[in-house]
Amino acid sequence: MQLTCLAVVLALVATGLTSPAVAQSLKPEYKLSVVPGPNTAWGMGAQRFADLVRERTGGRVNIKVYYSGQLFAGQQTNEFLLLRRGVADFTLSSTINWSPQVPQLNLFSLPFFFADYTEVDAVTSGEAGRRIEELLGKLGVRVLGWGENGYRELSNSVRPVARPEDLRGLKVRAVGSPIFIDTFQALGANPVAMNWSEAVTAFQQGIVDGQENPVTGIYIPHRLWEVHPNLTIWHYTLDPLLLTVNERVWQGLPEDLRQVIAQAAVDAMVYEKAVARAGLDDGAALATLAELGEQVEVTDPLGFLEGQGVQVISPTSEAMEAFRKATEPVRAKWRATIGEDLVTAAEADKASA
Ligand code: X2X
Repeated sequence: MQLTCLAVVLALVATGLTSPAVAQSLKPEYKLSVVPGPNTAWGMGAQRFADLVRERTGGRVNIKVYYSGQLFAGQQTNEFLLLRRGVADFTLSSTINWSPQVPQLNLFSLPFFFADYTEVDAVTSGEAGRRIEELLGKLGVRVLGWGENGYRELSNSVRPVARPEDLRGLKVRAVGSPIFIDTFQALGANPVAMNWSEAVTAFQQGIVDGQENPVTGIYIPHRLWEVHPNLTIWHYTLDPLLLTVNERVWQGLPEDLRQVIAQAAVDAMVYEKAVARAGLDDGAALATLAELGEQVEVTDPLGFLEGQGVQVISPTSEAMEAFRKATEPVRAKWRATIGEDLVTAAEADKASA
């Protein structure tokens, strides 16, 4: 009897019928999680990915985007755990929201670490980015592409912030991730940890004075100029987005579809990043959108905001030096948590940019 079974198994192996392809049945719906709403660069990038996948797989792979943290009841710092458990199949996620579980991702939240987009790209596509992908891979999460939320600029309802002294005592909402609390404390502000799901109401009700988020990524789509008419362009951190899939889900997809999905991820992130950077870089993002035959509503975000009565502040180089100096202890402390090797690799990537 046992021998017969063995023979059957061997025959199946020989014909390839026990290969993973047999176990691969497609789910009627794959869930993709994102933290903000559909009209952000982030939300648009997620939808683009879902659309490209549906189109290019002839409707065989159906990804539904769950906006506004619906899959994890707004608890954004739980997203990584829920992806690992399979509550979400895919995510488009900010490095910030995963950094409580993956301390290495705090690399991107080191204050004043990335001088410009060239440095950011050098790190995400360089050795440091590769190590992060490898690390997440070991945790059962596959990175399919890198997108961007953006440089996180400071906005508030109280006064223009041009130098560290101006931040003193301001209540600033931040993600509940310890490096942000450290940074705003070092700058003399009063940080308040809060989920994004509650933040916009908290701004409207004046529960906090300020917040930090990207201009095109979040500030404009969520009309934050209406509550925070002072905007400081200080580029203090930048959060990339990771387009990811649970490795078990990935292995459950047939090889030909995986290739199509991987390419759709790369293409969707080119689009997403261009939307996030439109009008904020040297013109490359708008050129990319034109090539794709796409447009964004606001092509000059800072000019648009000034037209809305926003006071857009670019700190002087002396003030920037003062911000950098005030946050030196934060960088020193967090280098160790992130890992000296990874920070050094990122510095080498930046230097090669
Ligand atoms: O909560 C935020 O500030 C947001 C939307 O930018 C993130 O999810 C990191």
